[in-house]
Amino acid sequence: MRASQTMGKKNTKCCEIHISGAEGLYAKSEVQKIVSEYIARAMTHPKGKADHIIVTIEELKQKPAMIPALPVTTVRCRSTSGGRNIMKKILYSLGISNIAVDRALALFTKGNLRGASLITSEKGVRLEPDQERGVRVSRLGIDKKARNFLAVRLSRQGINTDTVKEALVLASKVVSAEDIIAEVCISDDPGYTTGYVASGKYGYLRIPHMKRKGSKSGGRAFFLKEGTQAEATIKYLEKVPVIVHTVSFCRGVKAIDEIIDHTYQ
Ligand code: WAQ
Ligand code: MG
Repeated sequence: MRASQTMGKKNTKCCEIHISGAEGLYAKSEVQKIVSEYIARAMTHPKGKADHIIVTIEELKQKPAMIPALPVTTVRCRSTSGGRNIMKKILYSLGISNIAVDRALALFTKGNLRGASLITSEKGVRLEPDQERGVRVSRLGIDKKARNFLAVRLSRQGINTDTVKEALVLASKVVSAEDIIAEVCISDDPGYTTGYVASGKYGYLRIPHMKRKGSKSGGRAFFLKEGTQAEATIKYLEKVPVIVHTVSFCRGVKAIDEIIDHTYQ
């Protein structure tokens, strides 16, 4: 599903603002229910009123690949400047350069990408072919058993929400791409200030206070190994069906120095 809002006066050149998007893999019997949930989401979104909603439903022709969910940890953090610092430290400790990190943050400030930016981890070069749109991760889901397990584990931490579950499934697919080192995400919802950094090394690290409340800026960036071609990665993210079928542990809240190498603290 994708929902947008047209800006500008009638009969003038106007632009579209991305309001909301959602995607998933579901059993045929669940499709109607999910579609009405997606439409409700589009029509009541905190980012604004959608005046154009598109829903696409496709039958899978390919058997999905099975992947595990990343382990979930929340990093202890009390302020917006603290949140930004923690995010940077984690990314630096994964070998992402400050040029690459700054490129991602500048895009987040601008906002309005419907998808994610693909950025090389050293030189900070953007690789997505359509830079207005970004790359939209699709064909991803979680099977019923894993969904139930995850609900129990997240409930223990008080974070069993659709937002967290959907972000975790997405990040698990993203990080399972061979050439992606890490993902950073800040929601574009003005009321949602927790973001995350996901990586094979540290799992899914939730970071509270990544932005100030009320800010509509946000986005996603995937950091690729320097020197790799993006085509195969983009094809994997957009087209290859992937299902999360096992759930890893949820570690609760940890201080940053319990997570990353000493050098970067
Ligand atoms: N593929 C690529 N990029 C996407 C996708 C997708 N399927 N969905 C969203 N984005 C990009 C797009 O640029 C959005 O503007 C941006 O990410 C933020 O999307 O554990 O809600 O849906 O508590 O606002 C993080 C949860 C929630 C943290 C993230 O993102 C936690 C969230 P949103
Ligand atoms: Mg959003």
